[in-house]
Formats: sequence, C-alpha cells, structure tokens
Amino acid sequence: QPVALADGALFLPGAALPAADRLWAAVQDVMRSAPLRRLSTPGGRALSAEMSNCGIWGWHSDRQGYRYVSADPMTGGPWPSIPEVMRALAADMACRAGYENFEPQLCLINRYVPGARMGLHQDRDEQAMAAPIVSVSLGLPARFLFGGLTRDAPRQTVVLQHGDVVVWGGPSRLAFHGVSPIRPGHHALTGGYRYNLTFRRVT
Ligand code: MD5
Ligand code: FE
Repeated sequence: QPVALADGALFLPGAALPAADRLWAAVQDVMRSAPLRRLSTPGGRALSAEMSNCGIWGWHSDRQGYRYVSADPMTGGPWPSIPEVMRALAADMACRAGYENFEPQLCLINRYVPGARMGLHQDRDEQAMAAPIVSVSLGLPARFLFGGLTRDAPRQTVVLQHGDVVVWGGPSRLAFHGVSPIRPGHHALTGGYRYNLTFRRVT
C-alpha cells in the first residue's frame, strides 16, 4: 500500500521484503569486491556512514570534492556490476512509482553503525535530475528526515524499516534530507547495522 510522502515521493513499506534474502546475498557479494570504506568530506571530516558502490559509476568524496568516479579509487579497477536481483528490484520499484524504464547506472551502498547519521543535504552530484532515486533500507530502522527545497523548510520524520522502499522523483528529487543517529540494535539479517541502497543515474 503505497503512501505519497510529498509530490514525487512514493513510500512503499515492506516492498523489498520478498527479495530481502537474495538482495542481502547480492549486497554482500558487492562488498567483497568493493569493500566498504569511510570517505571524508572536502573539508577533511569523516562521513559516519561507510560506503561502497556497484555499477558504471560510484559516488566518491575526498579533498577534491563530491563526485562520481568510474573506477574504485581503492583498487583502481572498475566497480563491480550491479547484481541482477538488485537491478530488477530497482526497476520494479521505479515502475510502481510511474517510471517505466528506469535503468540504474549505479547503486550506492551506505552502512550505518549505531550512532552513525547523515546530515541534512541534497543529492545534486548527478546530471540526470529527471531520473528518480530508488532507496531500499535493510536491517536496523532509521529515523529519516525529509524536508523541502530549502534547508530551513519544515521536515517530516519517516521511520524506515527493513524492506522499506522510497522512490524519490519529481520535485522530491532535490529535497533536503538526512538520517538521525541510528539506535543500537540487532537485526536477524544484517546484525548490528542499517544498510541503505540507493539506485541512481548520473548521466
Ligand atoms: C539513506 N541516503 O538512508 C539515504 C537514502 C544518500 C542518502 O541520503 O545521499 O546516500 S537516499 C534518500 C533520498 C534521495 C534523494 C532525495 C531524497 C532522499 N529526498 O528528497 O528526501 O542512507
Ligand atoms: Fe542523499
């Protein structure tokens, strides 16, 4: 039962649950090829979520800035390809939100340890602003903050649970958002972590 959070933002509670076990196996495969790492901001501060990527691009951040790179800076080689189960899920979820031919170029994997958070920001490193971002949450729950087009716009809090999916498109594509510090806990699949997968297009 889809819920519109705002214009262009479709919340699909539990929509990834039927695929969660296969999804989790695929995510682990990716992380074996491209290990999670803690990136730093251009200003030199460590991001609290650990990240990896699969696909033809990967999101990266260091002293040179936030950007997408076609090779993993840790290995110099290409990022692993997007596993079919992940690609199919992203396309299916986008379809449910009215995006009939969504072909993600990458999936960014965020891993949150208890205490980790993500400050309020916009996702604007992509050129492909007409494509949605499909977000899939696995493991520990999070309080997700969803604001407006300016930093000081009012925010709503949405609890994102294991298996929840949000498709961010239209005016919501550029909304400010963030993640409150993850509370300690244990999840049967992911242990003491929250994972978030975001399927994106850059170009
Ligand atoms: C997360 N990740 O839970 C979130 C889910 C990131 C990030 O924010 O940049 O890695 S992505 C949620 C998202 C994407 C695009 C627009 C909006 C939310 N939004 O309008 O709220 O780890
Ligand atoms: Fe974001």
